[in-house]
Amino acid sequence: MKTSLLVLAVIVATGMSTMPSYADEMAMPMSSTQAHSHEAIVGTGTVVSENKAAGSVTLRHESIPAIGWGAMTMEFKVKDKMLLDKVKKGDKVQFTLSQDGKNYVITNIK
Ligand SMILES: [Cu+2]
Repeated sequence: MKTSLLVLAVIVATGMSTMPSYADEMAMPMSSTQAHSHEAIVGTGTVVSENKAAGSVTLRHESIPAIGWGAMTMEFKVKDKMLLDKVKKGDKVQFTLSQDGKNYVITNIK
């Protein structure tokens, strides 16, 4: 009986001594990178060509660090073909991307 009380006392003492550091961890702010996963991804680039019938636009875009992309020329699908009415070949544009499965779709361009 005395032994089990001693064990209990040790457990309580250990718990007490580790509690302050645990509380410090809980008080730390969340990693800012984790909070960004659902934010809009914004990029800039130049319109190389557009295909209204297909609902796609080819952009020579600058690097997009938010998703780890370097600068490149590539074709994007647009969420709404109406977005292509606002742009033409040679335009410098700012565009917003949204992840759609494996691909990124342009949800806004201006
Ligand atoms: Cu790209």
